[in-house]
Amino acid sequence: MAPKTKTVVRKNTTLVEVAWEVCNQVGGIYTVIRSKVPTMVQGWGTNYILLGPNVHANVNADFEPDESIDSPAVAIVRELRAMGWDVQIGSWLVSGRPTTVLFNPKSVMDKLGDIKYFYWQNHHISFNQHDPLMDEVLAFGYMVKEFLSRYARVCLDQDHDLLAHFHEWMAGTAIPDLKKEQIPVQTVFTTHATLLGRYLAMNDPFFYDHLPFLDWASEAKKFNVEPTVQLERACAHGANVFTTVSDVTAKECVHLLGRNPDCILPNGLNIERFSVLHEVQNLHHTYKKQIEHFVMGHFFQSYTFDLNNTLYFFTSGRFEYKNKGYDLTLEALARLNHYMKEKNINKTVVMFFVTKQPYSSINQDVLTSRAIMEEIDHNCDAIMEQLKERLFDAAATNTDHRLPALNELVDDYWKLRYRRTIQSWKSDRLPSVVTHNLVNDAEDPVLNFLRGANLLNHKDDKVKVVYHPDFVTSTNPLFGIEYGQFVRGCHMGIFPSYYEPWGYTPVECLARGVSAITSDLSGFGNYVKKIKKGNEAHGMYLIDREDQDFHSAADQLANKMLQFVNTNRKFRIQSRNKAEDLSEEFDWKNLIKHYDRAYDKALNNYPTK
Ligand code: G6P
Ligand code: 1S3
Repeated sequence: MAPKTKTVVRKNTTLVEVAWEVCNQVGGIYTVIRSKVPTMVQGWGTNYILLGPNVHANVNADFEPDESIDSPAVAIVRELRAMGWDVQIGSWLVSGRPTTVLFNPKSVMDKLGDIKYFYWQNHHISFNQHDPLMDEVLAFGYMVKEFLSRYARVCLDQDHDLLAHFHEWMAGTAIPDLKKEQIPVQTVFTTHATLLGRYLAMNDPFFYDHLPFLDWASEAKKFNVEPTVQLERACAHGANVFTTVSDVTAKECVHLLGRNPDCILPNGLNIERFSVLHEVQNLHHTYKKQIEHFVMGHFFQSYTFDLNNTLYFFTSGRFEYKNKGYDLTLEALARLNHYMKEKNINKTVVMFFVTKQPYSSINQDVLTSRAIMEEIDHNCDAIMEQLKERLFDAAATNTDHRLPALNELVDDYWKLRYRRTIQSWKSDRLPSVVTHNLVNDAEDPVLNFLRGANLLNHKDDKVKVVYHPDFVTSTNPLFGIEYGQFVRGCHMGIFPSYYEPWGYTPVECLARGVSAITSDLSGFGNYVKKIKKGNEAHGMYLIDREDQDFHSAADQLANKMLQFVNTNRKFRIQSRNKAEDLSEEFDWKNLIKHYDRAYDKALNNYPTK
């Protein structure tokens, strides 16, 4: 059950939160908004409204229109609709059921020329390049501004305060106009990364050293992202309160956006705890079995290893090879393989890379192995059923009370089918390191590293690799489980990011009782380091990348993994429980206070006070 939250209920204020990822999952901001909803609704009640774009093809599955909601927003939505705009009000079908208004940017595309012209005239930002996403973002921002202006008028009449919280530049295009037109609304802008920071980190191995000396304008020109960076800066400067998600990103804001954030808003989760302590252990056991099933199908046709002494590591996320630390992880895995061989450690590590890269199809051999495993499974069930039935009959008819020869109780048909299936399965080839046929196989950086390091699932390798260039979902034919279940079945998540404003993946591991490694360059890792709460007994491992070069960071990572490989089952059982305990620290019930502070700050600046 989710813990009860203590939040400030403000009766005379409406909070409107605006994000491109409301009812539209793209990345981490979706998790922030969605997981926070129950806490926000509990604190703000009907004075909490979400605004998002109606751009997702499947939006009707997540959103229920409802005009019986008791809010001034209903009348405003009707007014906008009367102008021919596609605007809907209703509930987002997530826990907390928040009042949500969705704007379809396409319905105002006829005004795009004017929107761009006035942006240039009023804010000196020229959106003259063809960019369909930016067009939608600008149209959405225009609709949001019109909605908020009308809402502000209602609030003024009712002596009510209005707060608008925008997440990321894609939702914030209304901010400069709201300011210029002096609409009575207090604005909060949160950046979840800076556009330039992300580009620079990908391209500059000394990004953090160079950061204080960079000239944002020439860098924006270099990467051909000038209007977006100008817009991001206009949002940051125009908002009454400017915030970001971590101290790490705050430094970027100072140098690249030119404003020091007023508040840091760390990201939380809605942590669900089980009422029985051992449930986390049972779930690990169940889903580990599913992963074992995959591993047997994938590897055991070529050679076998002891599953009882096998640990499952994984990393996951968008494919940002360097920023998400895939390069460091691969280097560390190669070293771990070497150390484990050298020390003759009687264990195997299977490392999964779960990410998204373009592919044409699932590798045929991988699919065939999977199908044969299912056939073997089916054979075993049939043999067991036959054996059980005949053994039971024998118990009733057998007079000498001895166990009959079990082999004779099974039909030849099943014996032969079982034998033939296993024979057709065995093969001399090495188990593939990648499960899909990649569109760009020859240039894929993960594959190229594995080939260069000869980390190709050889029999004597202690570290095996499964690169799965698609997200894990229950409909996925290789695992057949949800991503969250896959995480539970693993032993450790590896996330040593180089550029990561916050980084949800390690927190999600802890919440599922799974140990995680992250780096102090990630917002989350840096936060954990500062609050001194995380430690290895609680399954939280930190790599120091802030003051270390790539090679020493790789060595640290390899050593942390080795340390984990050497743990025994008792330790891992304990740390599963403790990791779950630690994750409570990141429940919104504890972190929402940062949002409350930002809102207090904004409201204290309210012009009418
Ligand atoms: C859970 C299960 C145990 C199992 C253990 C394996 O605690 O309840 O039955 O032995 O997981 O842990 P391991 O870390 O070795 O996968
Ligand atoms: C961003 O998403 P990303 O993976 O592009 O926002 C997330 C939510 O604040 C954050 O966790 C992540 O680090 C950022 O990078």
